[in-house]
Amino acid sequence: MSLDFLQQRISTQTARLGVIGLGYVGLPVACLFAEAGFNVVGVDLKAERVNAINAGISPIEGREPGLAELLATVVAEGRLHTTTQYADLHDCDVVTISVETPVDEQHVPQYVALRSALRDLGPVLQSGALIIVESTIAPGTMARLVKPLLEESSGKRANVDFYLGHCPERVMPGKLLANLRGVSRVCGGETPETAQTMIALYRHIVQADLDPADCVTAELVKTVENAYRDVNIAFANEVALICEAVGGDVWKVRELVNKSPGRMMLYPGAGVGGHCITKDPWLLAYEAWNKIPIRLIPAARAVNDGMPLHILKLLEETLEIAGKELEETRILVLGYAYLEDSDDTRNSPSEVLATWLREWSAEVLVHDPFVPGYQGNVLAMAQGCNAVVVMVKHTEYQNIDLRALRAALTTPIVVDGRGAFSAEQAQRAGLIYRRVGQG
Ligand code: SAJ
Repeated sequence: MSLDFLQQRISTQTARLGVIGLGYVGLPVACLFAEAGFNVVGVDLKAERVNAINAGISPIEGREPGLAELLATVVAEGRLHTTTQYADLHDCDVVTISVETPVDEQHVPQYVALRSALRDLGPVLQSGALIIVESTIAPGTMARLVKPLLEESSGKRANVDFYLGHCPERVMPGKLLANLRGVSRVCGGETPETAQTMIALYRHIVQADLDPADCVTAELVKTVENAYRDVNIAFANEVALICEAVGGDVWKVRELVNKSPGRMMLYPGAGVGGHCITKDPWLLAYEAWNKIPIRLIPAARAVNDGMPLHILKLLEETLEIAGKELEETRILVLGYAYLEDSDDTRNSPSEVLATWLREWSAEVLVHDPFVPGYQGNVLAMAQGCNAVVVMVKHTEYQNIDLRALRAALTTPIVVDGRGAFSAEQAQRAGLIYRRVGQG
């Protein structure tokens, strides 16, 4: 099938779509294309996930406004069907791939899931089909891995028998549908015509800009935008450490710096979690690692990964003022998710802190209003503790009665890793208060 014919089938919504990987990226995409009028077949290795979706039930945890209802509707209408069988993709004109692309301890991309998807898709790939990788990948992966592997597994030639593109996802947990509809996307095609065909497809579900590009540009844009965020958070964290050393207040400094035109200093904090910002800088650096000196990206990662330990240091110093050693204390850690008002605990900085506290024989309690197993009453949990450490700025914590908290604590210590409170509030409550970035 030529791209003209494919574009015609896309414009009349008679193109049959396949989505490989029904997680928090693939599933909303499948639902939105089904809502737009396409017939969509979703493939996932997890039978329980497939069964849940075919029963009209969303397997995505956390609050995702509109997703459960949309899924139930498109499944009931018969526009979305899911399966564990790649064979069911044999008549798809377009297939998107949204599988995990982690990095290992040595920061090397692990493409096991991507390779497996390409290997299983090849033999059933329909001639003339358009394959779009939505997973975040290191620049150069489309050329070095995806294209050759798909040609090998299908016995077909790219840009002749099938077409290839990369449209990196820009979803954010908690706003999956809103972001998919309202955030611009880069449509990186192996050829300009492929990029235009991708734009015609995504126009059915995206109301924001759809920017044509080649594949390597699309790979770079996604990994750069997250490396950019990581480096800027690291800058804020390093300024926080400097402020502590020279007796400044980074929160005041940040507020005033951002009054200067063209400045937008991010927030310092107790660390950087999640699986986007912690991973994508390494994907960006991977291909160029042995070709040019890459210094800023690893340095920023080291600064951010060092913040939980810095919070530990602040806690030790503050306990010392109260004549306490870590090993004889009970510490309440507030927040286990990696992000405020989220239940996502991937790469949680709190996990790092709790592990170190236990290494130092402190007794550790962890609270989080969103994470099952960590919910409870903060003041009740604080009873008899020697200190509270704020690791996540959940809205609930900003409303804590600090006087009641002080009354519950054996030693009235609060270490604030997120600027959840102000020094004045803490002082009025009679707390011994340390805030990251405040000398
Ligand atoms: N963090 C700071 N200081 C800041 C901002 C964040 O310490 O100023 C910490 C957070 O506490 C968290 C981590 O960094 O532990 C990541 O926070 P994030 O707001 O970047 O949230 P993520 O990890 O969900 O990032 C996603 C990314 N989206 C995609 O990859 C599609 C990122 O590009 C978005 O900018 C971000 O969501 C967003 O803005 O919501």
